[in-house]
Amino acid sequence: MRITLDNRLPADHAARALRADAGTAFTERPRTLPPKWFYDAHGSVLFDRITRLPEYYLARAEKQILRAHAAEIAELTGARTLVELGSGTSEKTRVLLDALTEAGTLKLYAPVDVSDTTLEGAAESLCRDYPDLSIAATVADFETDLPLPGAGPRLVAFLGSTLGNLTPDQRAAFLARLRSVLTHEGDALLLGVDLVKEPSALIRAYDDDQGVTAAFNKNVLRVLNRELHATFDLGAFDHKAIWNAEAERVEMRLRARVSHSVEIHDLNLTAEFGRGEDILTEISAKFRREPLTEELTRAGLPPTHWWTDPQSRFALLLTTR
Ligand code: AVJ
Repeated sequence: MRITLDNRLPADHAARALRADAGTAFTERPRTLPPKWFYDAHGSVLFDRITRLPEYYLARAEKQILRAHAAEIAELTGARTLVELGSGTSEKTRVLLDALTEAGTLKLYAPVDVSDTTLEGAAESLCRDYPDLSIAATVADFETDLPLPGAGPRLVAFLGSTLGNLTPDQRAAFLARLRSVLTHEGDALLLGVDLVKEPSALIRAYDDDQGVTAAFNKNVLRVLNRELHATFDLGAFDHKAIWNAEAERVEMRLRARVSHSVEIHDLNLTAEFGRGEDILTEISAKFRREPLTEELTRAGLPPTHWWTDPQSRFALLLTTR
C-alpha cells in the first residue's frame, strides 16, 4: 500500500471542538473565533480561489522562492521524509517533491491536515504523479498533535504563512513542541512567512475586489449555522480587513451592520450584537527578519537560511539541525 491515511481526530472531535470554540467566542469579549473553522468544503474552495487572486501575492511569492531554491533545499537537507503541516491541496509542495525526487533521497511524503477530504484528494492525485513515492497522510490538528512519521533525515514544511495565524503565545508553544519532535541529527524545518510591508498592499491582499475573501470570511457563519443550528444572517455583517500596526498583523473581522441578536440553538445561547460590533475571525501576523530569527533561536530552531522573492514580500526560512 503506497498510501496510508491515519485519522487521529475522533469522528466527533470537530463537532465538540467547534461547540467549545463557539461557546467561548459568543460568551466572552472580544469575540474571537479560531480560523480553522473557515475550511469546510466550501471554505476550502474559496481559499483555493484566494491563492489565485491578483491581490493575494503570498501564494505566488512563496512558490517563486520555492522554485528558485528547491534544488538547494533538497541538497541541504537530503530529506528521506517530507512532513507537511497544514498541507491542504499540497499544490505548491509539488515544487519540493520534484526537487527531492530529482535528488533521489525522498521516500515518504507525510501531509498533516485537519480536513480528511482534502487530504484524500491530495494523496490520490500525488500518488498518480509520483509513482515511486509513499504517502502517509495524517488527519490531525497540528496545534495539539504533531505526528512525524517516517525515517530521517526529515524535513518539516510549514508553509503559506500559517504560522501568522497564531498569537505570539501560541507561536511560542507551537515552536517549542516542534523543537521537541525535531530531535534527530539532520532533521530540518522549512518555514514560509509573510513579511511586514506597506499596509495598503497588506489590506488589499485580505480585501480583494472580487469579494472572494469577504465570502471566505463570512463562510464561517454558514459553518456555525449548519453545524450548531445558528441563525446568522450573512447580510447583517460586513467583511473587514484591518492593519493592526502595534501587533503588526492583519485582522479579519465580521462587523455587525445593525444591532441584532442571533440564536445558536445547539449552545442554547442568544448572542447580542451592537451595531458596529466585531467578531475577530483571523489574525495574520506579518514578520521581520531580526525579531523572527530571535524568536526561532529562542525556541531552539535558529534559521540557517533566509530567502525572499525579488520584491522581499515573503520569506522562506530553513533550520537544519
Ligand atoms: C493560509 C492562514 C496563511 O492568513 O494569509 C487568506 C489565510 N485568510 N486570506 C492568511 C487567509 C484570508 C491565510 N493563511
